[in-house]
Amino acid sequence: MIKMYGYLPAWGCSDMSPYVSYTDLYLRLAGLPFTVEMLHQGDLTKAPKGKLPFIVDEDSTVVSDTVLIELYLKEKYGDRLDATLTKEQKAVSTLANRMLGECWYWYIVQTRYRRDEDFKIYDPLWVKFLSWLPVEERREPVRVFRERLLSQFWYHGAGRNSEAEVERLAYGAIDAVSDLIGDKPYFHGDHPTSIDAVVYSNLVHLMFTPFPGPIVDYAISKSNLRAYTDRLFNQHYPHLAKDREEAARMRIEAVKARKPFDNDSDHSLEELFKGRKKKTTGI
Ligand SMILES: N[C@@H](CCC(=O)N[C@@H](CS)C(=O)NCC(=O)O)C(=O)O
Repeated sequence: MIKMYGYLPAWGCSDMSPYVSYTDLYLRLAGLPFTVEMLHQGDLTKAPKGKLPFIVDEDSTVVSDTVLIELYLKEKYGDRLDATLTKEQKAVSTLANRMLGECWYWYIVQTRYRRDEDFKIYDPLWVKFLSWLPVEERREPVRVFRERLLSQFWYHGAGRNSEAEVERLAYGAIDAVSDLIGDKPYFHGDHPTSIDAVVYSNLVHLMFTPFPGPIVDYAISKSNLRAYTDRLFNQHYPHLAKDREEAARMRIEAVKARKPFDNDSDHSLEELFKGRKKKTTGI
C-alpha cells in the first residue's frame, strides 16, 4: 500500500499542512488505498526534500512535492479523476493548482505564523508533534520552525508586504475561487476532479482553523465556499467532526481576544528582519 508521510491531523483538517491535506484528499478521491505515516521523531532531514508530504509507493518509489506526486499517481495508476475534462478545464486546473500552492499558501502562513498571538494558538500542536522530547526541550525547535517559516515568507517576497497588503491579495484570490466554483457542487461541475483536492485543502486550512484574522473571516463569509467544503468534508472526513467543532469553538474565543487591527504594524516580521531589511535596500 502507498505510504504518505505527513505531520498531524488538526482542526478537522486531515493534517496541519495544507500540502499534506491536498495529497490526502487526492488519494481518497482517486480511490487509492494509503496509510498515513509520521517521520521518526518528525525529523524533516529524512524527508527527500526536507518538506512534507512525500509518498513511498509499494515498489519503494519515493515521490516528493504534491504536484509531482499527483503526476506520478496519474501515470502509474491511471488518471481516475480528470480524464473527461476538456483541455480548457485541465488548463484552469493547472493554473489554479499553481496559484494555490505558490500564492495562497502564504495567506495561510500569515494567519498562523505572523502574529505572536496567532502563533500561540498554533504552538500546542507543534508541542504535540514533538511528543518524544521532554516538555522543557520542545520550546526551542518550535521557535526555530516558526522562524524558518517566517524566513521563507520573507524571502519568497510575500512577507515583505504588510499584513493589510497580504489580506488585500488574499481577498482577491478568495473571490476568484468563490466565483469559479459558483453554485456547482465541485470545481468543474457535478463530479470531483483533482483540482478539488487542492481547492478543498487550501480552503479548509483557512475556514476550519481557530485563527481569528480577517482572511479567515472573509473565506468563511462566502456561503458557496461553506457549502463546498461541507460537502467534501461530509463525504471524506466525517470522522474529524469533533476536531472541527472544537476548532470552531477555539476560534470564537480567539476572535474575542484578538487585539484591534493595527495597520502600521508588521508584527513579528519587522523584528525578525530589522537588520536584513536595511541590507537589501536598493538591490
Ligand atoms: N512544493 C512543496 C511544498 C511542501 C511544503 O512546503 N511543505 C511544508 C509544510 S506546509 C513543509 O514541510 N515545510 C517544512 C520546512 O519548510 O521546513 C509541495 O507541493 O509538496
